[in-house]
Amino acid sequence: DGFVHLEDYAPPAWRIPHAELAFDLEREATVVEATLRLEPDPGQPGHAVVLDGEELELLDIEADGAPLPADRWDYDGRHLRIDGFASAFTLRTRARIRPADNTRLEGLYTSGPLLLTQCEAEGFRRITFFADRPDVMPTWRIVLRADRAAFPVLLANGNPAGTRELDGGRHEATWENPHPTPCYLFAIAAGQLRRVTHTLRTAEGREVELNVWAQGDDVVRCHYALGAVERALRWDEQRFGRCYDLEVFNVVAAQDFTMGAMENKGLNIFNARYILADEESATDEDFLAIESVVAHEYLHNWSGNRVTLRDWFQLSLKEGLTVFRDTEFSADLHSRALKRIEVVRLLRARQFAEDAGALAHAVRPDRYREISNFYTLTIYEKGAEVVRVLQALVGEEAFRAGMDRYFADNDGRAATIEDFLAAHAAASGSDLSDFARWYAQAGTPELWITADYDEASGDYTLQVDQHTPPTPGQAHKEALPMPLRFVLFAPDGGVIDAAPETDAPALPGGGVALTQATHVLRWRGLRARPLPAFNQGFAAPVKLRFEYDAADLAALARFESDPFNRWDLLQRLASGALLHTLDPEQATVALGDALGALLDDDAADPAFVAECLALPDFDTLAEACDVVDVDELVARRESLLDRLAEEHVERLQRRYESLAAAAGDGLTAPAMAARALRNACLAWLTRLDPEATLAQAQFATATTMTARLGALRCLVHFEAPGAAAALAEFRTRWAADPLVTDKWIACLASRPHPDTLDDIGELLASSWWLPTNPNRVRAVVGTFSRANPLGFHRRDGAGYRFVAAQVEKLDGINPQVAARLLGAFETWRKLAEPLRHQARLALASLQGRLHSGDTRDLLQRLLD
Ligand code: HT7
Ligand code: ZN
Repeated sequence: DGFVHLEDYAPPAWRIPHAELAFDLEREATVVEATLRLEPDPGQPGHAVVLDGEELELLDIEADGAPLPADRWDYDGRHLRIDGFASAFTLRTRARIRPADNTRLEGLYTSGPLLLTQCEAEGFRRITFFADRPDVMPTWRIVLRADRAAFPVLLANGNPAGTRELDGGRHEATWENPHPTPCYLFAIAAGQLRRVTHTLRTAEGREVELNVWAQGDDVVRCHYALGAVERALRWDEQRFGRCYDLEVFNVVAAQDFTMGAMENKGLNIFNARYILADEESATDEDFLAIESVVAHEYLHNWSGNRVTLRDWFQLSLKEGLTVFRDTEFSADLHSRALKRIEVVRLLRARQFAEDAGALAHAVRPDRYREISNFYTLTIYEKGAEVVRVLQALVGEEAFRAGMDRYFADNDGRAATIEDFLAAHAAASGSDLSDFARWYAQAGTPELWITADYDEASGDYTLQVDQHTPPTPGQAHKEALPMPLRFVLFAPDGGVIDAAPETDAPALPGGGVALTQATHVLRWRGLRARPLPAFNQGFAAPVKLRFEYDAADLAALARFESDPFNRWDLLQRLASGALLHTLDPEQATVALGDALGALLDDDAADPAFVAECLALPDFDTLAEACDVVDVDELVARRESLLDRLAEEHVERLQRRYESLAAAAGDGLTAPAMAARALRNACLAWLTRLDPEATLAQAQFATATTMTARLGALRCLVHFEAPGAAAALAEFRTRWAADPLVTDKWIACLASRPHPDTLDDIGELLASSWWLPTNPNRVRAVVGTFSRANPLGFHRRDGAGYRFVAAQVEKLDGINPQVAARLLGAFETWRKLAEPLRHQARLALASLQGRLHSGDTRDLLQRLLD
């Protein structure tokens, strides 16, 4: 059926304890010599050696120093099969590969003048013959040979182990990686790279050289990333007791990169957008994203590399855990509440939709056709939420002990989610067998909470019912253990301290653990009906249903001390007003009052106020609808924004002006917060009066990219006078910088108007269109399909047809990028007619026209 099944896992019949690779690097044709020590697993005798190998030109094959006769091996273009060995031997192959032709960016490829690799998940088989699976973990010796002038810098995994000059202007560098490492973490980078560097001593006393490398003048924009590496390294020492384990940590910035970054052992390779930054060219959001991605990749050194995966079904074991760790890093370094808001926005806008749509899957799927299609929000973000739930259930102290145990028990091993849970169960003394359901069950759990207050006795009960909707292939769901945090407020806003009577166990950090489908919490003798607030800090990744009216939510937003919840209550008011789940007028008035009070409150963190002004986005609102009427939803949202902006025009002007000084340069928290709120105010003010010159003035006088881009967005999106001139100026000034060029392109592609498709047509006909560059493709097609509901969901279906046509074209260039674009259709079945029909037609038009496994798998899942 084309699927790989979790239940079919079998350990490798042959192990590879040590691998030596020698590369003769050239752009057009590189020759790779691989010398592999192969040892049979004594528990599984009698198997042929079967190695993966794709698009390799096999030049030589030898075993134990002698050529291997042709009747002992067979290569069918996917697998190299070698027969007749029953005991350990050394295999040597030489193969030719063609990096310059590799537009898939999997394996060894060229990015401008650089040679780079991307091996996760299954790219190593495009470099040499190998058992390309994560539970084969040799130690490595890597020799790189290349022309010195074209490739003066030769980097690979591990520690440097010597260099020498060769004849003909060539040179050689050797690297040794002493840690058992699967081949998906293999990497090389070669070319004219320059670095910023810093040497430090780890808590264990090891001297480590940190280097961040980029091409040419880009190196001056690597300092922030270098600082982020050091911050991540220190944080992992302090928070998780994990030290770095090699003599060097190299990071390389690449302009052509399919995803965000890659945690190769000792040699992380990054999409340049997550490395290069200065205030002139990068926004505050970019800086925070860089820090968080740098930390994510660094933190993988323990959660992923030292402890790796048994098989790809366990992907969330490294990705969910590492997202959990990187969000903790960001929360510890900056604002915990703002980080939580950022994460929950992403969950609600994207992960909840994924978990309810055609592509829904469990955090640990039990089958896949193409593993590249499982680098999803569910594996990453929901996976991280599941780890957070575990921490809440066992308590922070036991969780840390469980992490120590997990790392200690599994160091140097290829682990499973069971190993992770076993370590936590042992350290906390908890039975985590029910908890394992979080990994097996798709769908976002819902908590339906109903209240009953008996005036006579003062008894108050909350009944909590848990329910997870069916998802493709999973009709029936079991209850999931999770924390329920709550606070009861008296009518005057005072907190009611009394603990409830309940069968739900109390939790270490407050609240109770929900362990069954239904629980009842009972308070006795309350003097008045209380107002409950739930899920402080979004402790459980659920949808919470409770019958609030607008006045309740407004009161709670004043009473609640948890900042995440204060933000969330305003989001609820806004969604209620927009989706008519609350009385729209009452909700709008209550929201307007709350936002007015926030705008008046100069003591409130301006970054928090900016978050409150950012109403739920289109995706979040659509996710909450059973049937999505795009135009109606967008229209309601626009008119709510218009009304609120009108109501608060003076306040917005006051805050915009009063924050001017604070919003100057610098990456301090107050300056960033001031810029965030100023940009939010500017957007509301420009909406009210696009003719006003405020945005033009901000654009003209901006000293940071945050201010400049904030102004450009207002001008372009509200079609203000000066938009074309600003766009032209921006375009010219940054023409040589691909990352900044992506910014104006994304700004154009997200202009909320059906006509934007015409602008995109012009872009595609221009020299700005670079279909082999994933960042550019995402800026144009990704932004249009994911951040422009009025464009993508045009009633005539032209938006869908455009994206489908691009998917078909890009499939022949970079299938992983093409497949990701198809994800924009994941909720097509919820669209109101005629859009649903149009979306189906666009998808159906692709049938029989796609060639890669990546896009074919996604298309089939979308249409099944
Ligand atoms: N672990 C990395 C995953 C990744 C990747 C996967 C498929 C194709 C290309 C890729 N580049 C990077 C990224 C991370 O989560 O750290
Ligand atoms: Zn990762």
